[in-house]
Amino acid sequence: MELKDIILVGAPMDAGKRRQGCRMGPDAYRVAGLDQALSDLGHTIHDWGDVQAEIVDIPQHPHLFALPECVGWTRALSKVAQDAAGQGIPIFMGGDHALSMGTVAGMAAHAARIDRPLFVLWLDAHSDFHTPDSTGSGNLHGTPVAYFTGRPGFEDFPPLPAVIPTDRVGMIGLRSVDPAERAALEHDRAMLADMRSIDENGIKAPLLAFLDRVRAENALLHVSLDVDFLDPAVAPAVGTTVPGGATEREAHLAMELLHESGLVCSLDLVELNPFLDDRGRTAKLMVDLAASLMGRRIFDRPTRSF
Ligand code: NNH
Ligand code: MN
Ligand code: MN
Ligand code: MN
Repeated sequence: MELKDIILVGAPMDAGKRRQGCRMGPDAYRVAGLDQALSDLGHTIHDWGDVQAEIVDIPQHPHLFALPECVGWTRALSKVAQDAAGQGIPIFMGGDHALSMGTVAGMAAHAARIDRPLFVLWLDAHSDFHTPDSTGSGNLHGTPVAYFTGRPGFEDFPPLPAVIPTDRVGMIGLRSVDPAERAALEHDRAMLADMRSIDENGIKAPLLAFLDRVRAENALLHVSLDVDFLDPAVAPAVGTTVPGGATEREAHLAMELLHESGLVCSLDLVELNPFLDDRGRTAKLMVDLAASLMGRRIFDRPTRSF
């Protein structure tokens, strides 16, 4: 297996929605042993500690929750992502999903610099395709895909160094998509694999089809893993559970296929709310999934004792 430099970046962002707790995510991953799990595979791990948001001098918005804070996180994370991407494989330990505005912007800038396209795989119950004008909740964690695909309404956010066309986005695990997002997705073609299609056809076929496209374009692949992609029975530590999610086995299979593809350049682990966890089980599962993505083989999965 090709050994990598893996850069752990803590992104204790909690501004993307009202319910608090995701800021504890980076330390939960450290306590759950992410560093050790990856170094056991032979990789070299560099923990860069936690990023802080920039202070941004814009007023609060009447509808959007914590807009200035989200803009400040986007600026800070975009810079760190560009830095880290030049030195290894960054794993962004969230933090809520609004952090992906920054990480994807940064990875897109990196990809543009080395003249490669960037694809994004969104593993999530939700499509996060709202614009600031269409979001009913006002929670910006429901908007990152719209931001980095260049939909309108993000004027307060840093201009994207490189917009990602929607046809370079794949979404797997969908089962809660708001009407405005659905309408926009019908018109902008992303590769969508909802839970119904996974139940009928499995997770392997759509994922391999997407990876074939990434490979055909000699592109880089950023993976964004939202805890609520998983079924809440196995991953309770998330504020927005949607029943009927991916099983532990489907998620591991996806991670192993991603590893075998050799295409992944960066990973977000988002929406873990340790305040809602059950004896660390969600944090440990996310660590195990990250290990599978980085090359842990099936017979090496650890026995889990609590
Ligand atoms: N679509 C809803 C909203 O905009 C829910 C988004 N919540 C998420 N996304 N957890 O992954 O508020
Ligand atoms: Mn999400
Ligand atoms: Mn979600
Ligand atoms: Mn035994």
